[in-house]
Amino acid sequence: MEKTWRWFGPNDSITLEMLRQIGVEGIVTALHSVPLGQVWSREAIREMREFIESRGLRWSVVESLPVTETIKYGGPDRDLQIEIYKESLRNLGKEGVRTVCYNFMPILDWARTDLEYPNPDGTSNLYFNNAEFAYFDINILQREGARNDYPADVINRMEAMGRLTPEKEQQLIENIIIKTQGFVSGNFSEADFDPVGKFRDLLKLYEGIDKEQLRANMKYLLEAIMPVCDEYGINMCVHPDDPPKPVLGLPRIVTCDEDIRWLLDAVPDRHNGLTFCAGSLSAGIHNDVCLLAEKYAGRTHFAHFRICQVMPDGDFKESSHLDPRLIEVIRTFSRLNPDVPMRVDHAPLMLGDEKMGYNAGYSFHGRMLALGMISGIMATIDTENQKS
Ligand code: DNO
Repeated sequence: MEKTWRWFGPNDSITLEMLRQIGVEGIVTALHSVPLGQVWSREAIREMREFIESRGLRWSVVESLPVTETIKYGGPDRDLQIEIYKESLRNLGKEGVRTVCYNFMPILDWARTDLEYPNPDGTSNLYFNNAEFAYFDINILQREGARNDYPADVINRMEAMGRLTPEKEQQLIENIIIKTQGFVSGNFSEADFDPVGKFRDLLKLYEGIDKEQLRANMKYLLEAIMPVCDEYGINMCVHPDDPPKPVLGLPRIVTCDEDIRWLLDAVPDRHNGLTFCAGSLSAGIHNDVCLLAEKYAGRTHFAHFRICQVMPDGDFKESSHLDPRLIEVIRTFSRLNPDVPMRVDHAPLMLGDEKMGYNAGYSFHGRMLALGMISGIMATIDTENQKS
């Protein structure tokens, strides 16, 4: 498997020179400076590619080429946006960048309530607390009918929290809307002065959009872009929803075995594939990641190796990259899809990472340790395979 690393461009304080020293082979990045919904020009793509290549690496995967909301909810300008998307894909294809990760999550990409949940060893991890998330939805966003979307035990836990201080409420807003979203080229940025108001406005766009409609809109996009992907050999790989369940009253459609089967069958083209994010999938107890890897490794074009531990109350946190389930997943990939690009993420903050201002989930020391662990697992499996 190709060892890749998500790098955020020339302004990333983790440089390509550093990455070469730790065994990274391929780069995962995006044109973060191009505003959402605009064409990625061939020149800008070439410049990025050459920058990476001049440092002895290759641009292996685009993460992400963002899908604008209008495509997801089926707004009046969706065909225009799809044309723009196709143009960006063509330009990527012409420059030889042929693996494109994207997601189809309405409004919010991945979600966490705590970005520095302390571990006993002094490191910290990302964490999702259902009661705090419900608090955000019901008391901060004040979404109509939100209360009905949570089971009684979550509501009880939320009520036991009482009223949070303004500082803690602000922290939740930052964690859920800003810090996890700002860097993924999505709808929000650090510069938003009223992120909650903006969120409410975006929610209105999804009134009446249920799971079936969202699926239809995803199929519409895939059918429109597949001819371009076929022509240029571009592998599209959708990232699973994180967490893999509906959130904030919004449908989510890449959450489980049945969803994955649906999306692969709905547009049966080999360029319509999956980002196998073991972490996102394992955040739902309904998913058996080892089984899913076995089923879908062959339709995977990109792998994210991390894994979550779900607590009895349904909260979850990132688990060790040495988790036996992850080892099993890697074993499956080395058998069924040995050339797939893989990367780690959502590693702990450690050894001073917390002071560096890295994007949430993208620490240096934590990810380096995780990559070291995964590299060891991969090397061991390869050696075993050669012997047998
Ligand atoms: C989180 C990431 C996601 C992913 C997008 C792909 O850390 O894995 O934000 O990049 O969902 O579109």
